[in-house]
Amino acid sequence: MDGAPVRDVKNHVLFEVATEVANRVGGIYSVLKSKAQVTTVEYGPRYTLLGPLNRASASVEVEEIAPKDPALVDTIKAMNDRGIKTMYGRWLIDGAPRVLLFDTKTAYGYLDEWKGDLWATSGIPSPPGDDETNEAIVFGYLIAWFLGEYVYHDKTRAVVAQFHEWLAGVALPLCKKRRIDVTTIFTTHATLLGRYLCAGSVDFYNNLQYFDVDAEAGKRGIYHRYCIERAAAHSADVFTTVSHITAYESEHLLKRKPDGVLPNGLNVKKFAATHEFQNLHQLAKTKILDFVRGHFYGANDFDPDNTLFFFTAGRYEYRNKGVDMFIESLARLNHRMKSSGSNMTVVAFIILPAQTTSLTVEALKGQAVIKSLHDTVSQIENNIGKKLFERAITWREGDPLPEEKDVFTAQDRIMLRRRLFAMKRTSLPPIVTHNMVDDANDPVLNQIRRCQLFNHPSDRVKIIFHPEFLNSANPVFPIDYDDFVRGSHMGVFPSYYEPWGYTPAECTVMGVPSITTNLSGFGCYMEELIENAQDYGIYIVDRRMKGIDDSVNQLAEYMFDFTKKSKRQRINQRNRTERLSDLLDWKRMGMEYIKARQLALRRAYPNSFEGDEEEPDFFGSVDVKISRPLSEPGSPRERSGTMTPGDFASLQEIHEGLSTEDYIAWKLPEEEEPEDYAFPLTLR
Ligand code: G6P
Ligand code: 1S3
Repeated sequence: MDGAPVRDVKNHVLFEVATEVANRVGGIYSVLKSKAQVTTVEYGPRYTLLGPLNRASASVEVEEIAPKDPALVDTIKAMNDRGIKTMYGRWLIDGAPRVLLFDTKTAYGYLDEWKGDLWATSGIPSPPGDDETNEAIVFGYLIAWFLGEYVYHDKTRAVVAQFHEWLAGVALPLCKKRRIDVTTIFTTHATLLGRYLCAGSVDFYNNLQYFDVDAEAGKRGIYHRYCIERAAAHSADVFTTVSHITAYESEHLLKRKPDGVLPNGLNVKKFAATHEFQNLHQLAKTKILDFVRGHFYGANDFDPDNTLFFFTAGRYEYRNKGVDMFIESLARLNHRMKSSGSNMTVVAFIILPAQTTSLTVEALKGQAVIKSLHDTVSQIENNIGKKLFERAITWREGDPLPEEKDVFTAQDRIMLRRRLFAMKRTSLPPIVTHNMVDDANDPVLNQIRRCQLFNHPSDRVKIIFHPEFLNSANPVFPIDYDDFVRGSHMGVFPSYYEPWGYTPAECTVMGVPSITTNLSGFGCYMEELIENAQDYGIYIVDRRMKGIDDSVNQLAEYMFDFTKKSKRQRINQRNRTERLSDLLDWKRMGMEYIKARQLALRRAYPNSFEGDEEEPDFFGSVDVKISRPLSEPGSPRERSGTMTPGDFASLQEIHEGLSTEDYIAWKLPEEEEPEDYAFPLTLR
């Protein structure tokens, strides 16, 4: 800032601000949690995450400690003295970063004053009755207060504040208006309008340039939220998104061209030997099989050795996450498998949290009857063992060998028969494991009904809809999500709106093949980076150039081809998939965050960078390389060295920002008429 003392940019302090700090809601929690390790290695105690306090989750995830940084101590004290309660501690995750959580409830006394101020200073309206926006306003004002106070107490070090998503964005226009001496980055993980428009029946990607954004936001009752998001994007020193496709969308919907792309990474933990993750697959698969046997009790007419587990999972955004396309493709897959006489069975899981009242009696019964069967068989096994041993020990030469009737008694038979009768069922195995609040109008169930995927014995594709996140404490399906992914054969995520897409990335690092689309950030990224992606278990459905029917067929074809693979081919493919992990590791992806912070510092403190033609090499001697697979076929494209996703075009040319040609993995066909590739409103 003009006239202000020069702050130390090299030893700058970093605050990362989000509503999902130590509080799992969605994807941003995954970003912050998985990135924590590389950021703490880089910053140590100079890194603090700021978020709203959610006592229930903080009590499990955060260990309270006393702050040491004198400026932080003074700042917290100043806020506490004025009635704001805070919690400072370590987030109990890899890297154990420091977090400061603000109890927003203790600031609601200021809400009306702050709403008035937001309107007066930034022209952002905040109509009554929107609790989420009220929360964003209170949180934003607390953050601006905190930052203003902090730079007052620490006048020596530069401060970088990075904000994630509009919910954490209110502080950005405030920092700018109040000329708080910090440099800011706003990272959007989706746009409000994008999410809303795609969830409707709009041909989103072909009309991006033409939307009347204010009117569209107004029609959906989110104008005030949109204003916050747009103000955040425009007030930040550096504006970024998570993929090129979302950069393109942000440019048109938020009217600021992002300065760069900060894709999401994962905290990749490699096993010493590759067979370890294969063994884990087998173990986890057995857990899934146990559940499946219970679910299909009385109708276990498929061979476990010839059964494949496919799944989709995520936020319940039926159209955005491509669940509509998944179900339609499963119906076509079922048809193809039946007509080709396939001896395989696909059990397709849909894991989407919806409103439910309880587990169904059928789901509970299924697990109970299988457990009783298991117990009875074990008991009979024991009895047989004992009797056989007793007979054997008294055996004399010339005695006959024990016969079946001597060891497997009538009593055992009755016990077993009882269990078998308990497994009789008159109805088809159910689709859903829970009682839904709105069964009749649930889009997933209705689509399954339309496609008649009813788990009939003749169906080669069976469906299980689990409308709750997985959890090892669940009485029906006791498994954690990670284990479930490991035990599955394929993740299917045919999203229509997916700024990045953690689900397929998680599959990849666990060595599980996945299907995505070229409308997802992850899909575009992998497509750009790997030439023969399918060999690596990365299947990308074209939802951009193809008509919807062709895309559905392509997805069905990918799944059908997969069912034709032999066990050995699946094992080999998993090995190749797992080798891609390094591409998604934060050690590599995190470089874009470093570049963004560097750019923010340059913009706020240009004098400190005088004479620096080149950007300093913040990674020093760290040599990040794309791993090359050792086996045929195929290898990722020759992009070795320190290439990162942003290098495709973003913060390299930081002074100019992205140009439209830079959205390289994302281009619309210019010559076609929109009608030729527009999506119909529904799939059928
Ligand atoms: C892993 C295990 C093998 C097992 C295989 C099953 O590779 O190490 O022991 O046979 O998984 O693969 P599948 O694709 O049939 O689940
Ligand atoms: C968003 O969460 P979502 O599932 O609503 O942010 C995630 C993290 O950046 C991203 O992976 C995802 O595509 C977005 O959609």
